[in-house]
Amino acid sequence: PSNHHLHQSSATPRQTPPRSQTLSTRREAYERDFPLYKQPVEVGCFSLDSRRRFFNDSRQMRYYVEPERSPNFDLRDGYKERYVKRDENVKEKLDHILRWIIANRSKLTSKLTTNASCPLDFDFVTWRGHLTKLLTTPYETREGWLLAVTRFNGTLYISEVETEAARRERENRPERNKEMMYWGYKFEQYMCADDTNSEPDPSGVVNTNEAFCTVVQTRLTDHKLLFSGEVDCRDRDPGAPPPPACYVELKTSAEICTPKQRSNFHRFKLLKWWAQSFLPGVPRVVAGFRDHDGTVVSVETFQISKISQLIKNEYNCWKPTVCMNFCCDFLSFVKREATEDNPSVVYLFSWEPHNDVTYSVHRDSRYSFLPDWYIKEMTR
Ligand code: 0WD
Ligand code: CA
Repeated sequence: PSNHHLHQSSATPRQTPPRSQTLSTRREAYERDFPLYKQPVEVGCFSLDSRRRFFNDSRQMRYYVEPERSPNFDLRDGYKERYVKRDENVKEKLDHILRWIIANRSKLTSKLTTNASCPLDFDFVTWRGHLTKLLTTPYETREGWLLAVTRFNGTLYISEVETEAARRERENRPERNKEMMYWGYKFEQYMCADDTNSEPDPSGVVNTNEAFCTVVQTRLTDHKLLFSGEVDCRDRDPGAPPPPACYVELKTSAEICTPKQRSNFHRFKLLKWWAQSFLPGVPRVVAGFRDHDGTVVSVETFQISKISQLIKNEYNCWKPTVCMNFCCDFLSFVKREATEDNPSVVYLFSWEPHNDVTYSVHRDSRYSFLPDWYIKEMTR
């Protein structure tokens, strides 16, 4: 049976597999054929400007500019003087995606049923980043997660809740880590232009409020998904394939000097990079390898479709099929347990490394996340 890894909660006599309130995250439980994952299709996009205002368009799109092989970018430049940081205390939850859904409702509902009260044709609505966390869960040993789920008009909305441990880490972040977080954004500025014909402008301000997000639709086995993810830039060639195939993800990573560092890069970093870009169908990651002083010493392109080949020689390495099967079973678990259709009810799914996934139910609590404006608009 497909759910042989679900733990038995009581010793009831049975023929059918036991139902359980918990879900295993053991890798061995998910080693089966790769599940059906339909080619993700972009159904729209939106932009967030320098003040974090929402626009139902691609005004924040940027264009990838191929650098030299060893460009010597200084990632520390501008940290003190030209850095506007997004306020991490503001929890936006799913708000931007919900605004996009309302603005694009006619595109989403079928042509036969154009009335506003028609339910959304998706099982799940969430951020791509939340799905990335699910994909990497069977291999994660350090950080747990909390995912709030609400069923509303038949659709399950998934929104992350910051764990106590994550909040403590964020509030006690060492100065060095804060600066290194800037390096990733500075690398984007060196690599991206605002127009197809212009060049990057490293003398400008780095403002992390700005974002361009793609909205994609896909299916994982029997789960119809709608999710959004931030995209760094696209191929500037007008002959490039349509989105998401023209998108490029940018990353920075410490330069690799020893076999041990190479192995760790394959086992931990490439897992995160693969999961994040595979989900929306972004085909390549361009990585800037930097030294301890924040100078980019080399730039390398990784094709997402080739990553599983790259890691195959690594001992005890991660497997894409385990990631996808766990995510699929988690979504089935959510569908089965989060049954009450009520915008003020939250099923809080919780996971800590070395444990099973569990959940608790909360009515009209601080966890409720669907805003009144959305509920009102969708019940019109
Ligand atoms: O409410 C929340 N807990 C979250 C909200 C968590 C994650 C994201 N967000 C929102 C923000 O509105 C952001 O614009 O999601 C957007 C990005 O969503 P995503 O693509 O689903 O997130 P993820 O794949 O984790 O991150 C993509 C990029 C990151 O790039 P790198 O190369 O470091 O993976 O989005 C940025 C970051 O540049 N990013 C965020 N931006 C705003 N808020 C956040 C965040 N919490 N996390 C990562
Ligand atoms: Ca990035």
